[in-house]
Amino acid sequence: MEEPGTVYFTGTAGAGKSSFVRAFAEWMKSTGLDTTVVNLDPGIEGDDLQPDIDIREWVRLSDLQEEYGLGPNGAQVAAADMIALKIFEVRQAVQELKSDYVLVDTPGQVELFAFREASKAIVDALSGDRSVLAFLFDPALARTPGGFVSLLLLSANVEFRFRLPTVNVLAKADLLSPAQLADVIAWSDQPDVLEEAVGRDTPTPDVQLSTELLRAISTMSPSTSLLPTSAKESTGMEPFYQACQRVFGGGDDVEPSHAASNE
Ligand SMILES: Nc1nc2c(ncn2[C@@H]2O[C@H](COP(=O)(O)OP(=O)(O)OP(=O)(O)O)[C@@H](O)[C@H]2O)c(=O)[nH]1
Ligand SMILES: [Mg+2]
Repeated sequence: MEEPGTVYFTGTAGAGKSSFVRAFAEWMKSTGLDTTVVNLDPGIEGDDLQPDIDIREWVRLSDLQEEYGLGPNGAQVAAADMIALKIFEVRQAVQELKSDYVLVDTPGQVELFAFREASKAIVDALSGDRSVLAFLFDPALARTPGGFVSLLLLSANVEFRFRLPTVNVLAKADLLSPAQLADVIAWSDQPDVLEEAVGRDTPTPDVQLSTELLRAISTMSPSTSLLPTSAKESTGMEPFYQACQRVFGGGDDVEPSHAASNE
């Protein structure tokens, strides 16, 4: 059997990762696509995500804090390394479900996922080459040119760490006005429009820095096009699916309805 296609959802704290995973999983299921949801965040409270496989079965942030007298950040760091020790058990649970797609929600703070060595081992063990990173842009930051560039840099940074194909997603697009949304999409599609917006927005000494940074980003990842989505309104799900599918399928689009009729 072919390995499932695995999508790791990452982004700044509160960007909307868990909500998006849940909405996308529901969309996939309603389309007849077979999906497993994995929660790798040991710190979530509550059950909004409703994962099929939950790291909290093995590693729980509150237990670590109590047992070792750690603060929330210390416990997160300890947890990140403990998750790596349990990852083969998680992998076995994923394999038993035999889904075509695996959606992985990652810890709230992006650096816990992106900047710990353990995370690379986790991704290697869970999915190897059939992996995509979805980097979620929070509209609270993405709506200003400076915030947008910061998120592009962060996304490029995460991509550089994992060396995996990355799809940039605008989360919570329903929170932006049509004009704001049009701006953000234009910045993502047309580097010169972004460069101009940054120039208008920042004092002179910063322009050179921004310009150089923007050039570096566009050299690194030629396609920075952002996909607008909303978990609240369940929009943008199919384009996101198609973007992942292009990575997994090496370029071919697969219509979800077609995939469903092959069940
Ligand atoms: N309007 C709107 N709000 C959203 C949407 N998605 C998430 N939110 C809200 O944004 C906040 C954060 O959402 P989460 O899904 O918990 O974000 P997260 O990235 O998983 O957060 P952490 O894991 O805590 O870092 C919550 O208050 C959600 O209700 C959306 O599509 N539209
Ligand atoms: Mg979350």
